[in-house]
Amino acid sequence: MTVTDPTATATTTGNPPPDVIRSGYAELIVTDLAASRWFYVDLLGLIVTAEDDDAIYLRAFEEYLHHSLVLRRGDMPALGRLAYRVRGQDQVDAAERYFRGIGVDTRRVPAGATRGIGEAVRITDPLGFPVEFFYDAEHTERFTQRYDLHHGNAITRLDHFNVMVPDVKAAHRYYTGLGFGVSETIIDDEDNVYAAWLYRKQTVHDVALTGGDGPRLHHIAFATAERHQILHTCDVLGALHKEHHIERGPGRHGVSNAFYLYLRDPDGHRIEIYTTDYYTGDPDNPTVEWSVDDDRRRSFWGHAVVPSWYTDGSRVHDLDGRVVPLSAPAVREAERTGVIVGADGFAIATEGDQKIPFKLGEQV
Ligand code: XXG
Ligand code: FE2
Repeated sequence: MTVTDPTATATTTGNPPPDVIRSGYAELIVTDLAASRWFYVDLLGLIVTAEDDDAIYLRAFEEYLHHSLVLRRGDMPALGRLAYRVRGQDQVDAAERYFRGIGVDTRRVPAGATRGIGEAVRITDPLGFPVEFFYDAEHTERFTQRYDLHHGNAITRLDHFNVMVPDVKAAHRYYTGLGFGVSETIIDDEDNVYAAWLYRKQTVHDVALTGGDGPRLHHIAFATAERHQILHTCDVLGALHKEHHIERGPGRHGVSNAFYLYLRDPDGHRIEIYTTDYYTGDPDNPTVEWSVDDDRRRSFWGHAVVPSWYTDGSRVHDLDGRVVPLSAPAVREAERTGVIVGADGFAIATEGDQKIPFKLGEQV
């Protein structure tokens, strides 16, 4: 997919980007609401704000907006939408002007198009992802001190999205054009960018870009206050003999310095539980550049990353609920050679049902 350069275009059209505050909510399409309810409510302890036959609206303990995650019933697992909150309702209009100015189709949706959310603007962004910009939202009770309701793993808030894109540099240009700061990158000596972390709120990221076949959702991350809460989730999964939901970790990231755990939900959507990254709010916050050859970049303790973390991601819907095709060049390449270039310069060799990642230039 060709990505326009919104930075240049925004300057020429004179429409500034909307003032995005943070990653706001995500909608996941799930195939079995009861199974998902077990995972997100019983296991992870998210709070149900509302539910009906088609969807469950969830929030975490510090959140006072209606939801930060919607689970919607559908035939195939997919990402329904990523939503960013902007600073006011006037910034929803600003989003409409900005995206129209750079040649992206916009769709205005009325209040209530998503339960609990006001009038908003939706786009399929230049990277192929369904994205909404909203401000108005129903308020609910903040449960920060409802310790009587906290599970041992109390999740405090949504932290970030991570998306898989075939061209990280182009995606980096798109998001910096939208006013995001860059906290960290993974690069090599030849100016290749394998991954990048970008923020609007004062943390390491609201969105991360992972190299790979796209558009696909890599994961949605939720924050806990303390790392023992992450360890508790692992213990609970072990006790229930549901340890297969653990994909990677627990461990400490090099990038972001956060403590982490990656889980796979009943549909295979990847969820990260993440805690204690660092403050990035000063205007001259330096960008940390990790070499792709530094074994501490993704796991500070040097553990190998499991192959599925590089290869798997959730397909995404367009604004009409159709699955977006994967980017043509990567698909063609995969069909031709059986090899897909992925995150960190890895290639994926397919052997029967097995996907084996290997570093480019090395033997499988
Ligand atoms: O949130 C993150 C991640 O994007 O999930 C991945 C912070 C760091 C990393 S990495 O695995 O690159 O350390
Ligand atoms: Fe993450």
